Amino acid sequence: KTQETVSSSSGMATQKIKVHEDMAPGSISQDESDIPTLAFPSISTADFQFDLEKASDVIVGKVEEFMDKLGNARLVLVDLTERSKILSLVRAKAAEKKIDSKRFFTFIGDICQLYTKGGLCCNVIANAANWRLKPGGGGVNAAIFNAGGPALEAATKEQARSLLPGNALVVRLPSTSPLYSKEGVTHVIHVLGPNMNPRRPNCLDNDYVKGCKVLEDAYSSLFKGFLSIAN
Ligand code: AR6
Repeated sequence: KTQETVSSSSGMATQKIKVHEDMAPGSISQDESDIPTLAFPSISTADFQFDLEKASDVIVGKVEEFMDKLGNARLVLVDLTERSKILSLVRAKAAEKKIDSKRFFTFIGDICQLYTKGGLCCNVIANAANWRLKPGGGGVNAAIFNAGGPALEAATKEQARSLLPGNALVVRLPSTSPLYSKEGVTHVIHVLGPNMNPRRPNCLDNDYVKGCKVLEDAYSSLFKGFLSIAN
């Protein structure tokens, strides 16, 4: 038995999702899970204090650039609340550019519980990481390492001990990770964005020429990393 529900907020981003009422918790609906989907947070715009207007331009520009490389894959920008300013800005700018809302949309929820709480199947999620690729530190990084458990930490460490701003690291999740078994996430992509917070390492001191370039590089690395595992 299936039911059509509208699971995200208004505007261009409204996405219909099939929710199977009789689905066992943790099982993935066949049709939805077939579509490679990357869920990503807005990199650098909370703890790293990057300007939201500029970040939204970068996000929409990069999404537009990757649109024709996506095939049947989807990109989903996620934030925690419906009051999210970055989601509103991106929705408005994506609608203006007439970006296909089946291939790119926004979604409200915890990126670690998109399937179990939101009914949205995302096989890949991105993390707004720190340069040491360390758990904790708040924000989405703390949430993802927490939900991924020791398996995510170990798999990350096996690949790299640090990350340069503008770069992304694709990590395959071991099946022992709860993010894999409960949420159906097969990969986490760690991304290090530009930092404008003087209390964090590598602060760019409001140099937005450099900052926008680094943020563009970060999204390019993220989307390329996703496409390398989606296709
Ligand atoms: N689900 C979805 N989105 C979230 C979640 C979540 N669970 N938690 C936060 N966001 P931030 P940054 C949104 O601060 O600015 C860390 O401590 C949030 O509302 O996590 O790149 C790292 O260790 C915002 O829109 O990342 C780094 O040191 C977005 O995710 C530093 O912060 C990014 O917010 C990185 O700072």
